[in-house]
Amino acid sequence: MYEQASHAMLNDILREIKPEIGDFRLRHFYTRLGANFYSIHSLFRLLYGDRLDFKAQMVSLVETLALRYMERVPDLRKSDLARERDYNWFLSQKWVGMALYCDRFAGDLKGLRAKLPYLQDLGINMVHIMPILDCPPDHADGGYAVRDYFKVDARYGTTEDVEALGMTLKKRDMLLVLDVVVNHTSNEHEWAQRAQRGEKKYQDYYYVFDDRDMPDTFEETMPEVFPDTAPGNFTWDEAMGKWVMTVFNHYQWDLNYRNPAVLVEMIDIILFWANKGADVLRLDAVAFLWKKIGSTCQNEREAHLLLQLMKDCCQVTAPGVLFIAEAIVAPSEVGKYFGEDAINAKECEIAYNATFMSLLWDGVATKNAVLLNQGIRHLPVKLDRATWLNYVRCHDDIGLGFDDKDVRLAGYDPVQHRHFLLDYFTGKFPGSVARGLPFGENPKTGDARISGSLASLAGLETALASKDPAPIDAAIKTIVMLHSLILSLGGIPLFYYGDAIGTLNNLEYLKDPSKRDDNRWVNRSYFDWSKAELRHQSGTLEQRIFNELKKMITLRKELNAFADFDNRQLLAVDNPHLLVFLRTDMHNVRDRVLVVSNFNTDAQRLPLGTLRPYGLFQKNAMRELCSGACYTVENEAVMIPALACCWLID
Ligand code: OTU
Repeated sequence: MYEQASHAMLNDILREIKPEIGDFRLRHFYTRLGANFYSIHSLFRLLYGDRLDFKAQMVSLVETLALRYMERVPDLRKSDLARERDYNWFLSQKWVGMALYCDRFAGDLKGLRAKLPYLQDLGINMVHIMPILDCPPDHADGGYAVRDYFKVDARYGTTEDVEALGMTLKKRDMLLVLDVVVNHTSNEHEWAQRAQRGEKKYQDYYYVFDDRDMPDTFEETMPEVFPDTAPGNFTWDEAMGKWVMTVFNHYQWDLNYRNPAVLVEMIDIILFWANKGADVLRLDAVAFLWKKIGSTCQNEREAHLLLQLMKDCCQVTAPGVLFIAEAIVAPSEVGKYFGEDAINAKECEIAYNATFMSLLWDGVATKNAVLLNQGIRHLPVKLDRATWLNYVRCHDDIGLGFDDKDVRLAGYDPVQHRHFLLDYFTGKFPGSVARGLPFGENPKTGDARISGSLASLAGLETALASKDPAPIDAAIKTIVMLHSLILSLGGIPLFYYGDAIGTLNNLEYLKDPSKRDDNRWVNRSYFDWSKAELRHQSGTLEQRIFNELKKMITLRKELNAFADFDNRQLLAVDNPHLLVFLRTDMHNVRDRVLVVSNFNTDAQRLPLGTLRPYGLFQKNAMRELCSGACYTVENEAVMIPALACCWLID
């Protein structure tokens, strides 16, 4: 958009920036800057307009964008242009992701190159490497306490290894996803250390206070993220003689985005990794970016403005790069991370679908799909060119973050129901086969979350101990069903390393003093390559899980109806155990897939009454794609086997 004030400002900046920037071949840069400058300028003014250094900070921002553009290699610029033309590229059903720790999966970054055939065997073509940047070894929070944003942890490799991996992936038509930890740094980051040494400039990078006055006021309304291991949101720093805001662990200092210099630094970091070949950047803990007295300090409007700025800036320098919002927040809030009041996504193109993840686990515990149906109905509406990241498990705990209203509509009392889920997944509920651990218990609020590997939560650990084939079978079916739903719901499915071979809880972490208080590590084990080999051996559980998942991934990629174009209809059926939805190919509406899954351990009747008006089962039979089986109508219903997920076509 052209607007006089912004354009005059842009002209001023172009006059002032370093001369070498003017000389470079920057045609695309300037057209993109022109297109986004009105927005960048307006947002920057809204956040920082009353500061004396406003203009200087704007110049520094534009210089950062230009310098990173000049550095962007021709291959990546080419891919930017290609993605500009094919702008819906990431909504295609062809993408299937996996998150993994490069050290735990493959030793290091070079090792990961050698393990790509395993990923390709399964059908994975988007690799999220969990954080690899330099962190203090004993205070790393799994890579989320960064000491140096420009340096890869020497144990994993070098920046060159990342670039080389990026190129290898590109050749194989695979995408690279990297983390940018935008909300906080390690207390050993240079900025924190200089703040500790009393440099005012760097104290202004954080929320630093002389006494408890402000911290106490903040605490009145701020929840705690790790109430048991890191209570409170502030830490006394002896060296500085001041309090510093630490929402997560005491060694993770929250960055202060009220200071524009922090934003410019972070945009520089984002573009640095975009230039190293990342196709997608996962922005960690984005809900927390802006702190305000009297609020929960989550989901603040300014956090969204910051993300819009980050996106606008990234579009100028590296428009082909996408953002994932890691915002594990209430269903009513999460949709806003695609960007509010917009048509196209203008913050993050992709967001973790944490609501769907926890709803899936509700289905597993209750053995019905009542809350799941309710919750899906209320999933926030997405913008155009936005998509979900659908997952069953990740490296973190599972929060029971569904909407209380939905829980009530499903017929449960929210407090009691959450208690039940916690008891179920920690194996306390009579008859429960789950083997999870309680995480982040907060006696003040009664809240708790759940740790545990997918297979152990789904009952495989208990079943294997019993040596009884029936529960083993049920656990395998549960694992497969959950994956079939993330593959078919709409969005990018994100697998978690280890899950395709039924990896159980691992208690190794208890031996490591830096990890033993954080039971999320139960689900971050070293990938067992000899177990993975068993996928080739007929009849093993590894083979049974891996093969099913592989088959489903292959099928997904062939089904245009599984691309994400607002083409899912949830169908109401008269059986609480079933989740039923229809996916339609938007380019050929006769191509449809009816997805039916049965969360119950008994076969269930799918009554056809409500399905007939959609023209389903017209010929009284539909074919199931994964098994090839024919599902036929009897007495106006179809029988859906226990724990099955069917992809039915005419
Ligand atoms: C994210 O977590 C990461 O995924 C965690 O591994 C980190 O510990 C954390 O940030 C701090 O960097 O912030 O927006 O266990 O679900 O902390 C949500 C709780 C987050 C996580 C939550 C999450």
